Amino acid sequence: MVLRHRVMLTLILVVALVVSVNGLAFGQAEPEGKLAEIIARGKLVCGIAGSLPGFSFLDPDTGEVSGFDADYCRAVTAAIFGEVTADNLEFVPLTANERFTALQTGQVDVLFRNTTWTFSRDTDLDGEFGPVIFYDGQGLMVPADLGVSSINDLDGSRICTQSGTTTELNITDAMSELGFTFELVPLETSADTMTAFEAGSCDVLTSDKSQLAALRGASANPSLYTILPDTLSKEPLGPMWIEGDGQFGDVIKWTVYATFHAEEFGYTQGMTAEEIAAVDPRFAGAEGDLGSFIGLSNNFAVNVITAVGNYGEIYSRNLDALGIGREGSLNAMWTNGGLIYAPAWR
Ligand SMILES: N[C@@H](CCC(=O)N[C@@H](CS)C(=O)NCC(=O)O)C(=O)O
Repeated sequence: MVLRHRVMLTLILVVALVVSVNGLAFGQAEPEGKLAEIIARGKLVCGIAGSLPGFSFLDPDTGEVSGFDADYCRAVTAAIFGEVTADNLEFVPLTANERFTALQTGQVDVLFRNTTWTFSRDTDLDGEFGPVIFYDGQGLMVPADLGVSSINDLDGSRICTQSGTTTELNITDAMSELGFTFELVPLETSADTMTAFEAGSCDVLTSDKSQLAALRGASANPSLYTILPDTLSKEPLGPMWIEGDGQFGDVIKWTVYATFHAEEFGYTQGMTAEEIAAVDPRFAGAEGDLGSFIGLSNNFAVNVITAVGNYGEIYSRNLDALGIGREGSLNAMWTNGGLIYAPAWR
């Protein structure tokens, strides 16, 4: 009797070992939690700023949404549904103050809203952050004729900033550390800050440098404004979702990594699935079951690249026109001295 049990147990162990070595079943997962909810609903609901050319901009005339963050919403949609259609992605524009409540109440599934990864957002707000998609830093914009060259010249200045942002907190710290007096002018939207700045209600506009470049670029006469060389903070911008849903988190992380991996190995939006599979069958899902480990199809990564292209393509499409150069910055590929780096696709 005991012997028969032993034989049975050994048999079960051998079968389990063979199955796991071949990767046949153990890692495969059905969609659950947020991912299952999104699939049942038939669309991803993505929180964006909607007002920042280059990052996420809702065109009031056409209703089209463009930008770097918007393309990452499209990337996650393509990972989940295979493609982006007119119906399977809803953009929800949110102000800085609104964004975290919208996430916590389930109004949006994920934020791609130029949101900085910080300790308190990651912990106290129940957030979870994914791979950084843009390494930013806070800057200062002044009228070119103000005759200042750095933050050291800004004692006694009036500073426009946006409420509910890391920007507001950092400028207060930076000016206090210098022992400077200053008047903070907090406003609700970045359009409000630019309007107030252009009207002369403040001497300085402070924001993430990428956003200063976007606002300056969109103004009637960009040469009227100068972005000072100071960088006051680290602003790692990335996707944010609600903590505790490991599968949905993995979907977001590996969607972003797909865009990094594709750039590193030279796969572009114009390539066919067969062309990518010929050189990288695991990435293309022609070999192995990686997609199924996170509730997706095995070719999800190729669907992402077909929908939006690789990281470099997404960057160029949206940010080159703003003059936010990648070369020599933290946003360069790691093989080129930057921090854009994906773990191995295996
Ligand atoms: N990265 C910072 C700033 C994010 C932020 O909200 N930036 C402003 C620009 S200063 C913005 O997106 N404004 C768009 C809007 O509210 O319309 C954060 O996460 O707090």
